[in-house]
Amino acid sequence: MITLLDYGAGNVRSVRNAIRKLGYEVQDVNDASDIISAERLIFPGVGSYGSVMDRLRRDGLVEPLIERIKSDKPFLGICVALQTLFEGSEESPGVAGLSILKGQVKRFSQSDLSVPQIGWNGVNLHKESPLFTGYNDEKLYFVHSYRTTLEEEDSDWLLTTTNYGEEFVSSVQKGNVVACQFHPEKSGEAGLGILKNYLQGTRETIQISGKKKETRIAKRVIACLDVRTNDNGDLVVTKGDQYDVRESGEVRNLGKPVLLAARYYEEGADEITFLNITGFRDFPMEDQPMLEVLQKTSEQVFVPLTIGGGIREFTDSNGKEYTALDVAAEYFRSGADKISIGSDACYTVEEYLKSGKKSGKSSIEQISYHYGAQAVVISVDPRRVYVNSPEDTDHHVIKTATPGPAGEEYCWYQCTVMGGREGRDLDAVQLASTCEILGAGEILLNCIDKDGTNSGFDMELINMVKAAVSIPVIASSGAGSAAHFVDVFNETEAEAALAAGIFHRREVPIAEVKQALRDDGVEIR
Ligand code: 1PR
Repeated sequence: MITLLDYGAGNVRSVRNAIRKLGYEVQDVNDASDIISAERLIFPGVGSYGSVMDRLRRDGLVEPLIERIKSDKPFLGICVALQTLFEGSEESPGVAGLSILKGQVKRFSQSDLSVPQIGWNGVNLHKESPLFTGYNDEKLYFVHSYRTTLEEEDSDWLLTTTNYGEEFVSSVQKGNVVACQFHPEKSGEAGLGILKNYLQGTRETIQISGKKKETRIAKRVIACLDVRTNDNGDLVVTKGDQYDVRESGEVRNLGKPVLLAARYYEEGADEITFLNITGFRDFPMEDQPMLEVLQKTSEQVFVPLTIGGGIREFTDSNGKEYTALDVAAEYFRSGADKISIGSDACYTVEEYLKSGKKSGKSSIEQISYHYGAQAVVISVDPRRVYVNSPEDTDHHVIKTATPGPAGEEYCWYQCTVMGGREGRDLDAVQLASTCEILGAGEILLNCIDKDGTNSGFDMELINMVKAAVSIPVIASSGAGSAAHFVDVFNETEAEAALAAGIFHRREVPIAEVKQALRDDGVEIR
């Protein structure tokens, strides 16, 4: 029996599912005495440092946690839970941590790297530990903007370090107390193996090699599932050509969402994204099938899940009001790690550009504040608008290598809402850079002109947007071969590349994409 400290923030479902998948039962901490009496305790850190510590304090759990850790009872802390072991964090100035370890948690400071660190990175083992037995050479999933280092007097806690611009502490262990910055429950088979080592109390340790190598974050390969209800009322994975998902009048049906997601997990996808493409007109809280898709997927898929579509405030037919935060909370509870905002991000940015100030009320700001920037992805749906010269528009313009139909040499990228149905007076650079200011943690950069064409990614668009933001960018739309992935990682600084059609139609397996990247020397998982 494993005891889980679920304080109601973010996606704890995945940890629960991972424990069950490994054959253990889970019970929740109901009061402070459970913290002390639990046989094995897991503390999955979700949310900002301040929000986690506030919850612990409000529920009277700070002292019991300190007592448990000091008495060396089995404890596993994940992500922010590792950070709470320290005295405080730059993320939430003035908020005291558990102060088991000396020092402050700091933000990544390297200017040339995207923050948050989102993705799969390695670990260097500094002492023998049963936790990593069988898995010390594997890449694990990290998602964080703040990192820890140890003071000299706590150096006996050091278990692993990882490099992301700088070297930081990716796990600590002393006796039965372990905490890691990566998410074992989101790190595929390797993560499940590490979790199993903790749950079963593995004793066998591995020899550590004296040589430490700098770890490198991997480029991510993401499978995307556009989901909607077809004319028969079935929820299907569909796929558009330049966003048109109908063929001979019918919505294309490329399979069942949960089955397809499970297949991509098995085939090695680093992440799965679901886009509820009619979310702009259906309301997700009433769209139970979509929530069910997430719940079922998270029982069998142990890599990060993103969900988009319909994240905005809404009043239902009974006059009940929901905030965008309510909608996102439902998605997180159902198993999502990140939510993606499309149309509502455009409206928010238009407001911001008009008023010149943050409202504090937008979906981006609210979800980022409560769940952290890393949980907020902005899905951009731009379309090329050709012009003869930069003076012909106020928007961010590039000179393009693929001129327009009338030989126009310049273009800008117009943002659209409602799945490309309506163009706005807003360009992709304005949208992405403003969303970063408002608290978004990642950009999912689609391209309507390229979608479904199999002609390769739009490098000009990706380079233009990537240069304007310091958060990770996912290149999307147009992948037609493994070579296109190699190209996008060679010709742009995108952190991840996403495809849909070629995976759904089994034209190019994920393994082939990974092999091509490996052969080209691109770091992958
Ligand atoms: O506006 O917040 O409700 O979100 C709606 C979401 O649904 C947005 O993220 C938007 O991108 C998406 N969406 C809406 N309509 C469509 C459509 O196709 N008709 N899909 C749509 C967008 C684009 C990609 C696609 C890549 C890769 N899909 O996600 O998967 O282009 O495709 P490819 O590899 O086959 O070229 P809101």
